Amino acid sequence: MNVSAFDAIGLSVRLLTVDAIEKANSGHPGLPLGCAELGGFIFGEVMSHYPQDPIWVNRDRFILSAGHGSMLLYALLHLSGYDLGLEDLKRFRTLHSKTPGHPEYGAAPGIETTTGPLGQGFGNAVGIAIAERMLAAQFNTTARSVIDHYTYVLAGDGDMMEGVVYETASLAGHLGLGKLIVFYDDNQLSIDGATSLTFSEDVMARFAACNWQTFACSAYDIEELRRLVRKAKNDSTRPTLIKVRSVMGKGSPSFAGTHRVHSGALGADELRKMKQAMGVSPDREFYVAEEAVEFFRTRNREWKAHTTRGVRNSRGGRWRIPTAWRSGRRSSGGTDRRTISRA
Ligand SMILES: Cc1ncc(C[n+]2csc(CCOP(=O)(O)OP(=O)(O)O)c2C)c(N)n1
Repeated sequence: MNVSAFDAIGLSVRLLTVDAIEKANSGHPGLPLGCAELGGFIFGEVMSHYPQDPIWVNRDRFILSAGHGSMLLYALLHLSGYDLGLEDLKRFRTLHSKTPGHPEYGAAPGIETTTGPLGQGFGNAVGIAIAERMLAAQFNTTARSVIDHYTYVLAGDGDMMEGVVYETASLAGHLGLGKLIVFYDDNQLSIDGATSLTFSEDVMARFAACNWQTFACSAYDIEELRRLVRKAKNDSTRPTLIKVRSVMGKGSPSFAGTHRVHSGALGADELRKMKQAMGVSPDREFYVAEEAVEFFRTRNREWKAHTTRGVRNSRGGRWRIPTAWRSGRRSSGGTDRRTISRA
């Protein structure tokens, strides 16, 4: 993935975020603005997923534990080709829309679990990583690995402050869930000010004590992120925490790096300034850079060609999602042996 594609995705995520929040007159711009490129990296390069088949069994999972930053997820789902249109983004935070204030499972394709209560997404992600391991043990054979995927998480300081994160991180470390990779957005700010007002523990040491690999880098150093994800995968016996230092609200000329940008619409004046600084007409709303769309179009085309010939044949065989799962009745009768074959 080239640098200009990251820039185009970052620009699009930022502008979709602030326009949606402005229209709704509520929401949390800080995290999506700060993690826009990181999100593009995860969706565009790291994850094995195919937006046209969002419930493909062996997809990698992405969990936005910091659910208040939901516009990051919605913008990425839209840009990468999931069935979530601009009209849906324009209905952000309205009743019965596909884009509620915090991600809700079932509201839109690509939302793997409901998040919002801080720490809950992290806990669910540990459960999802355990499920991957259990399914792999049940269905993989020496000839074929039909289940072999990663669970990625983006969590913030607020998540790290929650007890449930400690408890589930402990279990994940104990079980050695090597396919669980958590990005910790360490932007040093929270809802009411600097995290140093209330939170000074050594998060990395805590996770290391729980048998996790721990790494740190800038949220904007894609080369280093790439290297660390590779390192994370090289150790299949431990889950990984990658602490990324970001600037909350990056791109907002007046509020970047301040807790003011954690939540709330930024205001018409700020939006004009921001768009001008980014070289986009202040009159444009819900701007999407063509290069970002083109990048994902090409990525999805190539991915499909690759998996049809490659992954599905060599790793997945004739794996099909049981009809009962497709219709949402996952818990009704267990697996459908007619459609899942170990052959
Ligand atoms: C369990 C729980 N308590 C309180 C909240 C309300 N809340 C939403 S966001 C937030 C602060 C999160 O801070 P941080 O993770 O640093 O997010 P950032 O400011 O970086 O966006 C709080 C307290 C919540 N969502 N869940």
